[in-house]
Amino acid sequence: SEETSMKGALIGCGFFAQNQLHAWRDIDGAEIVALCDRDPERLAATAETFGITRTYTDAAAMFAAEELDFVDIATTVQSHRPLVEMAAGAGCHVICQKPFAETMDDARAMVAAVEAAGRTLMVHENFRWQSAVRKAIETVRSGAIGTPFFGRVAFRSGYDVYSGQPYLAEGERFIIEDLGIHILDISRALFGDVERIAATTKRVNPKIRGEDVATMLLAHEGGVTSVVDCSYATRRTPETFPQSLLEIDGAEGTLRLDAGYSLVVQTGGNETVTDVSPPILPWAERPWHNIQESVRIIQQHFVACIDAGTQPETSGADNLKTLALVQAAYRSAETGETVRLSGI
Ligand code: NAD
Ligand code: 89V
Repeated sequence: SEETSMKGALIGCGFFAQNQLHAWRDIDGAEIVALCDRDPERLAATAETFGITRTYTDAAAMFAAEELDFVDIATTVQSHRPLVEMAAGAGCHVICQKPFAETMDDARAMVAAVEAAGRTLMVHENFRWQSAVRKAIETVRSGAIGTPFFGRVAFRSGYDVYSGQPYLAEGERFIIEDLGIHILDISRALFGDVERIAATTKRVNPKIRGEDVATMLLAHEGGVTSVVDCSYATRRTPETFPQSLLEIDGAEGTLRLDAGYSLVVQTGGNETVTDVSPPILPWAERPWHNIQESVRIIQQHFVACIDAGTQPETSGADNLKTLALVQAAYRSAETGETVRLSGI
């Protein structure tokens, strides 16, 4: 009901936040009552689209004026630490977009700040929540293919991400920090924490500054080896953006998540093929519907965790391990060495 619904604010009314605001409208137990963006035009346009009347161009002014249970931070990475610390100071539960931080120091400081406030911190690390990927994770966790020993998590595309998100072409770092972070997180969700990683990177597209290809080899603590490969320079059909494809070998069988959201499980001479296509929500648009659906799922997970008093699976503390993989991958690509996660 209205009385028990958590009241939240969203900061950063840009490209991706529109999905988050659509999803909040579908979610029971929480509502967005205020918006903040330092760009007054984006703020006004978003306020109009979603009928939210309390608007601020300054986050500190918003925290001073509003009584909020939670804040949803949808800005780019540079502003995350000051905004998360401000939110913790105001006693709010926090969701923060990925990449959570550019350095481990910033990430650890944010986790500590929200912990000290006794509140919940979730990183909007949504790829492991995509329903097709989730189905694969649940199948592996159920033991259907026995103990896994090999995995490949692949994301290869030629989709023009730069027109919607121009900053992706401008940073010194690109694909591991922006997209590889999701794919590394899926590998962690499937195979557990990582002992060491080796990586190569390359820039193929001459019009961007950072790397648009990365190939990573992970040795997981539990004994699985995984290959995590990402590219925004792959011209092929079918164009699979934004699908993550999986190939997993277990002691008793194999699992694949193939292009077109086809989940294939082979065990004991039998094969099952399941169509795990995500629903297209009323406000969603192909090919983004896969990601858009996961936004609703992860935001609902946040509300459910606060209700239940449990930690989100993709908590800030959990995300430190995914961020450490990002840092370690860049270090490996730079030095040519295998990097141990214990040193990050
Ligand atoms: P964007 O640049 O379109 O939007 C960011 C907005 O934040 C801008 O309107 C900007 O004015 C505002 N802003 C920045 N600093 C602010 C501050 N201190 N106070 C108030 N407003 C501020 O960026 P985007 O493409 O929407 O991406 C935002 C974040 O979402 C990025 O970190 C990106 O990596 C992430 N993202 C996640 C997914 C996903 O699937 N999880 C997909 C796309 C983008
Ligand atoms: O999902 C993301 O984080 C996006 C994109 C799919 C373009 O990499 O930035």
